[in-house]
Amino acid sequence: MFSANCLKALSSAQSVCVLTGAGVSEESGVPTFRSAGGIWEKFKPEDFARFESFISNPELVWEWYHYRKKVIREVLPNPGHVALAHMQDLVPDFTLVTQNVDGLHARAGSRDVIELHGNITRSYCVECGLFAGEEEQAVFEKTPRCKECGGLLRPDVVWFGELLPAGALEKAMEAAHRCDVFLSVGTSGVVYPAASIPLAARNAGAYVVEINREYTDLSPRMNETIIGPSGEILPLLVTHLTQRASHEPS
Ligand code: BJW
Ligand code: ZN
Repeated sequence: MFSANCLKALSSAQSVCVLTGAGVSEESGVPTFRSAGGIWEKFKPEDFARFESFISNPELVWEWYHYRKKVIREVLPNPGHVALAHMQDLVPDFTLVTQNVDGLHARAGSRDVIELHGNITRSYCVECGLFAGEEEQAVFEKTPRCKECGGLLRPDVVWFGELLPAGALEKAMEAAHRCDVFLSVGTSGVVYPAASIPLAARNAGAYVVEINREYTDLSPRMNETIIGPSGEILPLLVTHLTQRASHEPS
């Protein structure tokens, strides 16, 4: 399954950076966006993932987010998330960057996750910028409002045409530039600037491995693509890293 080059690169890697996408949460039961049966088959991105769409129909957009928040609350991290949480303790310099807004990496135990597209569990006021507290969010009004100024609350996620959270892309790019091995896991690689991160790693000399159920737009530019579910492949990579750790002089 893993090429000799991949195992060799992993065996000596001092720095590993991982970018995840919706595919890593698929085995938890969170629908992806663009795969068969994905979110965008039923909903047009431009109707939901844009600020203009939200302002013109906040009730509809909130209905969609309430539904997704419920799905995410009811699922659990899968072996892929758990493997990545273990990986951070096996490599001296490890960075996890995600496009996912579901918080499942943190729930699996990953620390300092760089969330490029925000987090669906948080909301803030479009008028005064105040973040809503846990209690307000626990009350699932159809269209929640700010308790300070009455303005509309919006999910703390990044929609098309919006900037990524301050510093997130910069930190991810720094990790991509310094890593020896880069893993691009469960992402179609069509949304930028996230999709430029594995390409930056490759240009900087990292060994770049894609893990996906199918080939993507990024595949021709990777060192190798491993086809299969991340919930099965990532634990195998961790087993390899664990063996490496047990052979290192103490
Ligand atoms: C498995 C699996 C298993 C399944 N195991 N694998 C033209 C060219 C280039 C860029 C642009 C352009 N026109 C516009 C842009 C910019 C735009 C963009 O990239 N658009 C493209 C779509 C064309 N980008 C932006 O607007 C970004 N901001 C920006 O650029 O700011 C600068 C700027 C601002 C103003 C003016 C000008 C510039 C922001 C992007 C925000 C993306 N937001 C979303 C929604 C988040 C909120 C929410 O969730 O509600 O983020 S869209 C959606 O796509 C979500 C995801 O994070 C993102 C990426 O999707 P991902 O994760 O790759 O999922 P899928 O479904 O696409 O793929 C899943 C993969 O998993 C598949 O390949 C499966 O095969 C695989 N898989 N099961 C392994 N078990
Ligand atoms: Zn407010």
